[in-house]
Amino acid sequence: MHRTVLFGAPGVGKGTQAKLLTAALGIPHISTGDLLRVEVRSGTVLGLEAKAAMDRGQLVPDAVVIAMVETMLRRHDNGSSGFVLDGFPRTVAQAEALDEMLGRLGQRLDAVVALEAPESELIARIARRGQIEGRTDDEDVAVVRARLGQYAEKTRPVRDYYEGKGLLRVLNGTGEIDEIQQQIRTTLQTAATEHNLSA
Ligand code: B4P
Repeated sequence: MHRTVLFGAPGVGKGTQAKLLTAALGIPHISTGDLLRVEVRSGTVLGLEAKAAMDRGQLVPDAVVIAMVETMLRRHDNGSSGFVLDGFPRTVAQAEALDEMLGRLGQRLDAVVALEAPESELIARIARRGQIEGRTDDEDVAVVRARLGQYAEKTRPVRDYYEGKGLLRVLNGTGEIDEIQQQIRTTLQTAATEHNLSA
């Protein structure tokens, strides 16, 4: 069973690694960024509200993303062998809500893998993606700086939350994508073994 959170700053490689991991393990990839972009493209009321926040580099309100994640967890609560959460939780309130949701489903997290990279690398990666994919929140340097500011202020405390629960595993997010992927899988194997030993 792999119930994993991939955690880290904007541009650190959460989305990149989550796609590889979920394809290899055959489990759902739940990305709040991707879910919000679908709402934006569909022009829903939720999408319009989300777009206003995303275009300014702000976080979307907790209640909106918590409801989206709960829907996805319930949809995949069919005895499948876990999930990877990418971009959620991004606030301590979201982390607490996740614990409650999983508790209601009789589940708990197995590991939180935090990827780290220097800020200069994050800014360079996001700028590259902005040129390639034309994501509006990647194109404007002021918006990228706002996202990094939100991470430092609101998201980084989530790391302490999980460290306190003994779930946090910190990995270097710089280097070859495949090597980082291998390290994530090794880390999850180790976490699963420790988990079984302590159960
Ligand atoms: P996200 O879609 O989650 O965007 P992100 O944090 O910038 O990271 P992402 O996963 O896309 O990038 P990755 O690191 O994979 O969020 C977008 C916005 O949605 C947020 O700003 C917020 O407004 C809103 N939102 C989402 N979740 C929310 C929540 N829970 N609460 C409130 N609001 C929420 O990769 C970046 C680039 O680096 C890629 O182009 C990749 O190719 C490249 N890359 C990856 N690994 C690399 C490596 N090892 N070497 C070189 N390049 C690499």
